[in-house]
Amino acid sequence: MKYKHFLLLIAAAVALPSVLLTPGCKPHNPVSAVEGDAAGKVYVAPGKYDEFYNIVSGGFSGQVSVYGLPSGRLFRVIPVFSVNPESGWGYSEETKPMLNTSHGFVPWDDSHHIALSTTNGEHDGRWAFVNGNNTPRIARISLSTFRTEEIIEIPNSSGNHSSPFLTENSEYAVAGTRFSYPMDDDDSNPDVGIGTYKQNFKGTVSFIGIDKASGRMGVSFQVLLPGVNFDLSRGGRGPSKDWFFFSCYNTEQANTLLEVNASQKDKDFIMALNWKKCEEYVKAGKGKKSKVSYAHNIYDEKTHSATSTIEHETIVLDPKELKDIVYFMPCPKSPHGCDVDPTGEYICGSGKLAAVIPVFSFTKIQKAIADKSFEGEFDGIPVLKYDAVLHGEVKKPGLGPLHTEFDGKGFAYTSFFVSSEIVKWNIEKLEVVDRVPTYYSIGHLCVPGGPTRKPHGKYVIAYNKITKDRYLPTGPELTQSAQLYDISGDKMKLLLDFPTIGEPHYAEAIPASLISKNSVKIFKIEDNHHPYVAKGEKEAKVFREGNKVHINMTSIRSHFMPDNIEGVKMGDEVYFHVTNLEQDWDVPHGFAVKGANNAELLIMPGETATLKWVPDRVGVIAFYCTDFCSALHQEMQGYVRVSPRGSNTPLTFSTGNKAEPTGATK
Ligand code: RUQ
Ligand code: CUA
Repeated sequence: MKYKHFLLLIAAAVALPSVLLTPGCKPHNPVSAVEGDAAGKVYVAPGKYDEFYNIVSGGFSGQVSVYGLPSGRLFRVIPVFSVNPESGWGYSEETKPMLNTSHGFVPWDDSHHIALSTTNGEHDGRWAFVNGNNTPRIARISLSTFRTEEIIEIPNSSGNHSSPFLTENSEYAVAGTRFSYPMDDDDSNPDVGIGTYKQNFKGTVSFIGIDKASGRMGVSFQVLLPGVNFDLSRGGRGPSKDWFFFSCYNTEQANTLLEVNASQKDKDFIMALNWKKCEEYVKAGKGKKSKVSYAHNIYDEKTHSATSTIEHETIVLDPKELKDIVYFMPCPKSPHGCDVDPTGEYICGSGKLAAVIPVFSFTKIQKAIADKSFEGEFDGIPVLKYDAVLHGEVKKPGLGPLHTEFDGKGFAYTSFFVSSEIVKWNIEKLEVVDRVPTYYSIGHLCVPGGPTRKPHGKYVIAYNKITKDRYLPTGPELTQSAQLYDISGDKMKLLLDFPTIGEPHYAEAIPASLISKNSVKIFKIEDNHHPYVAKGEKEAKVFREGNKVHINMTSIRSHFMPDNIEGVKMGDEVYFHVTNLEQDWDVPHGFAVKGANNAELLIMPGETATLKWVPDRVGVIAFYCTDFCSALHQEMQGYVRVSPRGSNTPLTFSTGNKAEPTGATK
């Protein structure tokens, strides 16, 4: 059981009747009822394709993985925030800058939420965004290369959980700080007592602008907020498209033992924020400049290389002065999920400790604001009256509601961690119409297109926090577990268990037809602008710059050019810049050197990648291709000779030279 959710369970047990001490997550018989036709519904015959891509966050793996639905087959793990020796991500010279931050090189993060880009609130198949929860970051992944193209650090933030949810036209991705912390004007986290939370701690939410054409991100503005925990969020759509909604807990402003101290109040808040107004205020110069320092890392497919730039300024808006941008709505009790339905009219709060699901009405929120139906203020922010903004409550839905998705047919599907189930309910009538058990203790759930204006429906997938007996045991650590349910009829039907890696939190699913047609197969060699590219074997060369030896090397089935290199000396830094000359789909070459304090390279057709190697001993060292590329893959190898410091071995290189390499000395 993962710690956070263990706490949830404990908190629930503290606050709710003691029957909860044995929650529904207790393993049942692993053989659960499936109907006879379940296998046929998930079987994708050899040579056929899945109907959906399921793009799944990796939790503490820091990566993103891609599955097919309905088969549940794993297609790809996309390295994002964590180094990945399999592809050299974070090890090659080209990718190291992607993991740079204001703290230096941070080779890991905790990725919780996926947001697929939308146009008019519908999936457009261009990018996937994912948050880094630990060292606050947002990454953008191209859905044509399935590679991470950009990572931006979030300044004035301490943990980026309510992120990277999008506005309807992907104008902005959002980033709310999970942990508040002492903050003053200039990028500071001053040295004050932790017990001064109420006086000194603040929160922020940031709006990360996304360029329509290129997808490039930038920190557009930030909003300074009271010190509470910002947990989850969703952009509005349709009528509510100018608004963003955030769940807030720890409105008690506790700084210790939050499981008890942040569970005192009956209601915390959902925050409604008018980002369009914020945008206007920024344009009108109403923001304050904040001196910060954050990394902005961009991977360019023309040079196949990343750059990292440290940026120094953001604009911060203060809602205590700009009165009409932020409102709080009371929401029972420690809300987690905060989800907007496809029409944009309804906002559901999921209080982890609440006995109801409150559904707020956007129309009523607007009226309450116009009528000034406030019950008071919280730290200078108006608090709307609960009854004035409430559409209604779903009564006795289950225990420990976390997240809600939608099918576009008027139904909502809410995950219940404690009672370990998915509950389907009618949004207008607030009536529960169906429930199914999950195995076990579901966190997020996903309906294809669930967070868009036009859900694709058909399935709901449960991403569970506890696996227990669902698969063959593998020692103390078990794979994570997901379940696929058919939602095409009135009743949800369990179809499939499938294992997942890391600890998935949120996921999205999108029709394969929106993505597969755009998939890149090769990089054109003539478009390769890497500074050390060799576009053909004739361009291969070795040259020295002081103690740096550059080897512009090519690889093609089944040899390297050059494959014999002499004249490297102890004290040198050697850079193998390997260009894969293949122009054929699915023919990567690998590259590895004995003893390198590094990983391998895996170089795609038409790409150049660089491995840095600092020899630690004299001798003849082998290198080879690691990816089984042809019948003579095992012949794809070479040698580099390392001579003592100060020796006069000349720098020479060759391939296919039967005699000793020119100028060789003994
Ligand atoms: S969370 S299990 Cu990190 Cu989105 Cu709710
Ligand atoms: Cu190239 Cu194996």
